[in-house]
Amino acid sequence: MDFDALLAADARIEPRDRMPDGYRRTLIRQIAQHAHSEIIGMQPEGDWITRAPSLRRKAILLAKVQDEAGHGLYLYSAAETLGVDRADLLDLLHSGRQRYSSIFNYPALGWADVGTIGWLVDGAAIVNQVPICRCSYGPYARAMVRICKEESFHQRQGFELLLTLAHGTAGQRAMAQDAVDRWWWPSLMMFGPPDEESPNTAQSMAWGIKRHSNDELRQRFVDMTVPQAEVLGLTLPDRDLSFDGEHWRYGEIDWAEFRAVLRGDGPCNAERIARRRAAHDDGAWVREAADAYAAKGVA
Ligand code: BYC
Repeated sequence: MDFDALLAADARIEPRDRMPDGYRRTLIRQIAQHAHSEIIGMQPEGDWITRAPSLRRKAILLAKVQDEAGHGLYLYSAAETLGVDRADLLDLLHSGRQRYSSIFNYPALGWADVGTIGWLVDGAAIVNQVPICRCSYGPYARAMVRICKEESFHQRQGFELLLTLAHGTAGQRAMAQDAVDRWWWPSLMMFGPPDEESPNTAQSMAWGIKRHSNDELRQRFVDMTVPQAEVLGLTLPDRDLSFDGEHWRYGEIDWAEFRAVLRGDGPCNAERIARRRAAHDDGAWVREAADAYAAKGVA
């Protein structure tokens, strides 16, 4: 079947199928950005591994951060099925020519941020990513199935951590509330610009890469999260939140802040990229050793 017939039948496009150049380019852009987000996303929580308050929390956090590295690897592999090389994609990330999610340019200032990232950031990621399990491109859709299972576990551990703090001492409760106050709005920005300012959505939906628009998914996330905040006993920092009988309506998002973060002017952009480049340079010997083994046919 040709490309349009496969799309019309809601079948999957596979690497050897003919596909329009624009479809290939869009997938490479989105999958690479997604992979970069996973590995840059290790940094805010990774900062807290050595300061986890118990062995149990440390083991959970280590496993979560390691899972994010794994997600990056599945996604770089999915991108490579489109004819690109992960080394080139990493060069594009390191030189600022490919993006990663805006959310990881915010700092994790306290232990409660670890729980809040799990609850809100992984929560938003799940809402965005579950529909990608039905993406028209097979390798991306399949990678997303396992990623979503793991993200779902991450979200629950974040919720459980916050629930513990919210029912702890007054200081712990205040710490939890402060973290939620700081992460709420940036989490809503993860879904991308409003639909009327999203240049890629219409074509990506026509190609079955995106199944819902940015605003639809953002609304789904708010509807899911408001009742969870009530269970936690924490408030969301939006005085305009109100239920209209069907949806939770939310206040105005500061899109100027979003655009600033995308331009590179967020609180941690420079730090995140510098650390990523340093980690890449520090790992050069591993790549050289792996190449040497592969060249000898040992690998
Ligand atoms: N941040 O036309 P639009 C995770 C860019 S990792 C930065 O709506 P599109 C996790 C967009 O790229 C979560 N840039 O774009 C990891 C475009 O610019 P370019 C990452 C953004 O692609 C560790 C321009 O704005 N998830 O889960 O149709 C720990 C116009 O936007 C953002 C994914 O990557 C943003 N927030 O839709 C915990 C999911 N939003 O490229 C958790 C896969 C927009 O034309 N990606 N831009 O220069 C997607 O679903 C879509 O790419 C987006 C954007 C919804 C993000």
